[in-house]
Amino acid sequence: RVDVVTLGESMILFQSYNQGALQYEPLFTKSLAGAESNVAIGLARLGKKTRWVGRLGSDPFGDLVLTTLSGQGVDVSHAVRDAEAPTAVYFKDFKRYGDPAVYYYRKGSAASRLSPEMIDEAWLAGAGHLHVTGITPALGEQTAAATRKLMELAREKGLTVSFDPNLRRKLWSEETARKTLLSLIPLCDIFMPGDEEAEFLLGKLEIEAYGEAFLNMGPKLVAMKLGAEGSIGFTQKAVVRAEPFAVDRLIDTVGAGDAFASGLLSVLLDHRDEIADGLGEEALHEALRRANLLGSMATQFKGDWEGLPTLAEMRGILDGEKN
Ligand code: KDG
Repeated sequence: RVDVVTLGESMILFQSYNQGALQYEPLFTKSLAGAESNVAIGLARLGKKTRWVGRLGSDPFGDLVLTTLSGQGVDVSHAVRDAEAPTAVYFKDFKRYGDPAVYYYRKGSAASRLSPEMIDEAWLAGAGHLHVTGITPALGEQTAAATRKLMELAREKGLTVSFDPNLRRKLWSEETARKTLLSLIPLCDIFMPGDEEAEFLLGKLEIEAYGEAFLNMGPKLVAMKLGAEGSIGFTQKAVVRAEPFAVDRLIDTVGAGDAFASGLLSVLLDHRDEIADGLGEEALHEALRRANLLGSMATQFKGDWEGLPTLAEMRGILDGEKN
């Protein structure tokens, strides 16, 4: 049994050792990144069984992706190696203020060569849930078609599906991004945009109006990230706001959305049967609180996922909050 399957591009991330300027910094650390594998790791740490599927080069960086993920307890037995195209890399440039800048070296990567014919039913075997993001469709027309096909297949097979738009403006044009992301929303049960992504997709609306509009497109649950304001969730039965957790030392915002997705799904997966009819207030609030906690934790560590808690650590923090 597998709780969650994710599909996406995992890359090797280089960050300057001293968080200095990318141009001059001579020392770099090397680690794993990739929105979907971040979610797989986050959920594995919280005790869920996860499988990551993706394409990697037949190179040492591809080996590193696999050993890191399997070391974190993620099933990588369906990962595919490409003999001709490389594993992608990317660099983070830390800024004194605001989000780090990101520089991708991923055109022509093994993952970008994913096409619908490569989608394999076996990827979903034994699984209850599929999580995808808007990054895979941003890599090209074929990867977009492949994402769509896997979402459709998952639904046919009775899996629930979550979709994080993860808008990456560097990867595609505004017009294609908007059209493609909007077209994928009806194929998910759980949609988790940020407030800026909601505005990108639908224009400026009141927060509550976004919830209603996205629910009308088909998802049964919409969880919106509101940054420093926490988050808000919408179902047919409830609209719930959840307060943010304090961020004591802001280090790296990249990966916070994936951490949010991990926290959210870790609760929602225990309520899979209730999602279709509209999850109630209590479970929705618990999911959002966990999501907020994990999001805040991810920002306090260098790297996308290294700061994510185990189940015991997370319970300790949440219990401490109640006292
Ligand atoms: O959400 C974090 C991701 O942005 C990062 O891990 C790299 O997957 C990545 C991407 O495509 O930006």
